[in-house]
Amino acid sequence: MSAATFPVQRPMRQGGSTSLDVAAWRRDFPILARRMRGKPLVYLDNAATTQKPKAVIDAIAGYYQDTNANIHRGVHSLSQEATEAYEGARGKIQRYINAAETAEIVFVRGTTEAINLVAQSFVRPRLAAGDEILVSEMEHHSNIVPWQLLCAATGAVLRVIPMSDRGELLMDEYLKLLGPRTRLVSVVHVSNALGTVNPVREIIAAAHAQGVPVLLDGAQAVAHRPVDVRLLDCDFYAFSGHKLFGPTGIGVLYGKRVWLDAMPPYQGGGDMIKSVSFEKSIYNDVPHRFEAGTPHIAGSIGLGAAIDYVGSIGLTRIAAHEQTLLAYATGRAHEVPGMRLIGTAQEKAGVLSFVIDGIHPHDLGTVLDCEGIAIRTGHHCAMPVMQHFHVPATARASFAFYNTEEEVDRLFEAIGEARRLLG
Ligand code: C6P
Repeated sequence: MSAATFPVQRPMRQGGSTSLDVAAWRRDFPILARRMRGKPLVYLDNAATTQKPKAVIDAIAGYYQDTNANIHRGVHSLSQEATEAYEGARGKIQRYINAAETAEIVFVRGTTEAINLVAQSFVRPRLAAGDEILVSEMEHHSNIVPWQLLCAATGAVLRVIPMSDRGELLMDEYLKLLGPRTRLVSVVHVSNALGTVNPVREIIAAAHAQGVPVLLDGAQAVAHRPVDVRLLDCDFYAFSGHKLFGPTGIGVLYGKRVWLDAMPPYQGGGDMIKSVSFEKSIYNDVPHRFEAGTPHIAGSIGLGAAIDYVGSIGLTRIAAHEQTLLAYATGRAHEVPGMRLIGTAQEKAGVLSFVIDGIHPHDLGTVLDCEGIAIRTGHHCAMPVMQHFHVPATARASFAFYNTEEEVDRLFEAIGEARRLLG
């Protein structure tokens, strides 16, 4: 890797008092006891999806076992219990991200659906030909394609904030791109492909100074650092439950009440209306206006349990442990000849994206799999990032609080093995 693009750090095993905590946290995740290919599983694909603690698994099973009923519909007690559990989860999410009220928390399928909802319901009615939507060069496809669809339908233009070769947004360029035609800024809080933590407060302040609302893609942030939507002052914040130790198929769109109230429904159906006749339907209040049909009740309850679980550990401790892992892994990466880190921003989350001379990431991933180590290889649904760095793909190890330095050691032993076999 290039010493010019990253400060040299000695790899130091940290160990110490937290290793006992990590051992205890690991016991909460049944899957971490699995063996893959005859070896203890090393799960380093947390940016793709996180594992689920028993508390979440039990909450989902418990709902189906004891409380299963449809919500907002029945006068019977079971339905009321299910409704309370579903709305209770909304309250947990509100407190987790410090939203002003539960009405600002919309349940969706995930980050992707949240962004599409904003695109169709908030931006589309405000967009004319020649208007601009601003995204960054490091976006996930789910924060690119919905805007391209919108631009194709309206004649609006997608503008892109460029980044440096370290994977940091060029803020001067951003300020130049913000203009009278900008209708929305939509940027990722933490990049899944690079690990970059973007200066979102600065981005938001600059946009607001020009009256432009901001959506943050928080898919890779909410499980790894405290997020306070009121402190950030973002207009929308999107995330997925499955990257926050919760179930798949459930996610959240946070929106400021003032915007949500002004937005038309995204989908039509049951539960999103107050009354329906063939002449006219009257829509429900927010957030229910955006939750047509029977929602993922078990999913929201599971997500609520995940938030309780994360709260029991504390995001500050989680962030500190993951930073330790990142620093250790980064230091070890410096020792591997021919290894180049993709994403060397000053402020990074626990994502180590890299390429190794002469070894295709997919081949590396296969060798690692034989050692029981799960990483992701490919473009990470961020093809423009690959284009920037002129690579077809990267290998990516992404950390969660239950990972250990011993697991990082196993990763680098297996990388050494891959270099011997394939290099
Ligand atoms: N990134 C990864 O391996 P969904 O699929 O809707 O839950 O999340 C989409 C998404 C949006 N934004 C960012 C920054 C993301 O990282 C993701 C999902 C996974 O990196 C799967 S491609």
